[in-house]
Amino acid sequence: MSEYFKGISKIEYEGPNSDNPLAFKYYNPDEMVGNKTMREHLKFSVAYWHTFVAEGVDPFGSGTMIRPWNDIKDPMGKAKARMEAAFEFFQKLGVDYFCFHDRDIAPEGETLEETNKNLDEIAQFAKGFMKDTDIKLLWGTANMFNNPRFVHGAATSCNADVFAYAAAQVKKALEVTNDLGGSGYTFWGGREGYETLLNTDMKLELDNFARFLHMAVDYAKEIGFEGQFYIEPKPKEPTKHQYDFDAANVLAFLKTYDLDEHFKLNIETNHATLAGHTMEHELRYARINNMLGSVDANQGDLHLGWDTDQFPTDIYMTTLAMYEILKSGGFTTGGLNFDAKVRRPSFEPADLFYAHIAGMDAFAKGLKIAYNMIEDGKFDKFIEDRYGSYREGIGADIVSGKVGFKELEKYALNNNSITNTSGRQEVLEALLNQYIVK
Ligand code: XUL
Ligand code: CO
Repeated sequence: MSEYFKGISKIEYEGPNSDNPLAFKYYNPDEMVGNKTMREHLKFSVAYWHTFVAEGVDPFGSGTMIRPWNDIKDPMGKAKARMEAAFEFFQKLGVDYFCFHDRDIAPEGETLEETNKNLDEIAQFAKGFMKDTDIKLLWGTANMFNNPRFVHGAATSCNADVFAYAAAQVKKALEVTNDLGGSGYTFWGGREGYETLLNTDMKLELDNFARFLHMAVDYAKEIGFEGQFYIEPKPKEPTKHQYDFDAANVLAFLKTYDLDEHFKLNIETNHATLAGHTMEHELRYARINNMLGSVDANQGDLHLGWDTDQFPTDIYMTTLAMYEILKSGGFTTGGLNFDAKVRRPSFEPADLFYAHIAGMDAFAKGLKIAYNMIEDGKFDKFIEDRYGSYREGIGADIVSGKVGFKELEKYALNNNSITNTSGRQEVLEALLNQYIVK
């Protein structure tokens, strides 16, 4: 077996003063934060597509990435080389999970049957590595956006033959995910959206999408797949309008079609910002509705209007994200999957390590800061006080449902002294800075 990352050994924790780019500064896997180790809190996962498949193509230029495992011509040989490179990388980096699309790990054949055969063969190959290394599948998914057959979508295509093909593809992807012991299965609606309403039956497309998800839930039950289903919201790109726009929209869709008990959300930073939200907004919305399942960890560039999928290095974001994750009770089936790609000019294999280390350190630091914020309880206390009026008097009556408009009118008519208190945003932002900087 070839060694692809020669000269790079297991990445170790060296602490904040280290100047070794191939060492962790903050991520110390076995360090306890509260009653769990960092490794248990953070559950890092590597995304197969960006790290082992992507070649750095952009709309203006061809690939730049030096990826020796991709140089092999025979498609199955290439798939196996990629898997070897992947497991060497996971082990050296010290992550416990990975995620893939069916087509990332195995090539399409001439027919669906041949494609399925390829996938089975590579999945067995992966299974061997997983057994030897104890590295697990965080979630599997199906790529139903790359092949031209999905030009009008998959489950929301106007073409029933495409719906059928997509069903067959997800059926197989579920079987493979189940066979590999995946703890989840993600639906990201790659082309489940529209370009123009002038040619779109939105009602039929949404109904069909729900039918498709119900079929997936039924089939999972049939094969005994007990992993968590996730929907990953994204508002746009590749389609002009994606149906799974944001957390609130997805929850409304799931509730409308009686699917909410079967799904949780996989929240991605750059998708949140494309929807005009912060990452913490999307996580908060998911958390308070008991829908926070997993996270695609990355960050966008606020000056660019597309999904740049950069490695997450913004400590403010990782802190506030970890705050929501800890407040939700931490990950169960989910984890932090680096759905992130190195920049096109960062083309050396070593950059894959530098980038993941940067992301892991940023989240480790965010975890510790968020943990301290929660332990100290200053933000909680401020919010508790701010809403104190709902714990007594008329506020308590509102919350308990004791009063309606008539009683409230009577109260308001007799109350001529409304006093508000300051929201103290600047004080709180300065307090957050104290936690981050100290
Ligand atoms: C695309 C995206 C996907 C999903 C998996 O923006 O995030 O890679 O995470 O299909
Ligand atoms: Co993603």
